Amino acid sequence: MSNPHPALEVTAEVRSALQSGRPVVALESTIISHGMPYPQNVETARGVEQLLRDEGVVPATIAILHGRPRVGLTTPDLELLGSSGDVAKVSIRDIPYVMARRAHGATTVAATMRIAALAGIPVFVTGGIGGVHRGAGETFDVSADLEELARTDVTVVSAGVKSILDIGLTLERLETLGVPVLGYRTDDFPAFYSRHSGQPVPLRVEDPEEAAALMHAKWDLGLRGGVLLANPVPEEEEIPSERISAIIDQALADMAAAGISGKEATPFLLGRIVEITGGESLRTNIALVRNNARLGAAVARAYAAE
Ligand code: PSU
Ligand code: MN
Repeated sequence: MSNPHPALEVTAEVRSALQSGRPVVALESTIISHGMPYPQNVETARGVEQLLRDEGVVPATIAILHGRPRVGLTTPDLELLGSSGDVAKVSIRDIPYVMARRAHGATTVAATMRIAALAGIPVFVTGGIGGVHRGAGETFDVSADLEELARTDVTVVSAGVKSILDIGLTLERLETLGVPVLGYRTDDFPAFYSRHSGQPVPLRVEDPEEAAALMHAKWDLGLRGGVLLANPVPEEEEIPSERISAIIDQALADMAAAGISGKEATPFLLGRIVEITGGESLRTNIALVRNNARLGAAVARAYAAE
């Protein structure tokens, strides 16, 4: 594994795991600062780190603090990210600005992927990724997460994408960009809160070893870019699509009425869905992130073993 980039501040624990070839899993921070309410956001972040440790993997939560890209955070760092109003949502285009201002930034999937790759971490666990927004034909709102999946060599474990997005167009875009989309023990692309979207998943894997073998095959051949591993939420935690779809339509209508767009769109919708469901969606969100962490840990172990 190569040496981490000198501009990154990588904890001794993460550095030593990478140097000795032990498995490390990256985690994002936008989900903490802009994806869940306090204090459940910090409890979830700490709980996921503990779960990864119990699975024999070193967690590396990524954020920008005081202008420094950090790989591996302390509990006070997580507390700051979860409770301060002064943390920007940082996608790829925002990284240099937040660094130059020595400010705090919570990294999106795109920004986290890039920093993970610079640190030499091949597996990254999150809840859901960004994608093609509904109505993107008019608004051009397509998440930078998709472009990043096209260019950065990191496997992202997610519970698919929320139907706040146009799931079919998101899968089309990923195909164009050459990103392998793997359904974990499913033929149906998962829709975050729900196990099924009704959209067929292009490729299916049955175990973590298969995913790890695909990663080696892709990158050994010099095929640049990421892999999306889509892991359905556990059945007992899912919100069936019949029920969540009306709630999502309501959140989208509220967003239109409030005139919200751009980088505020996703955080607004996530917050509104938690409000409308009276917290039920938050429980599902936490359960699926933990489920993804378990799978990501297994993929990281399998990838490191080969
Ligand atoms: N989808 C979720 N939860 C999240 C996000 C997306 O279900 O927390 C966050 C991720 O950090 C993702 C970002 O990278 O939102 C996408 O934002 P945008 O749509 O503005 O690219
Ligand atoms: Mn967007």
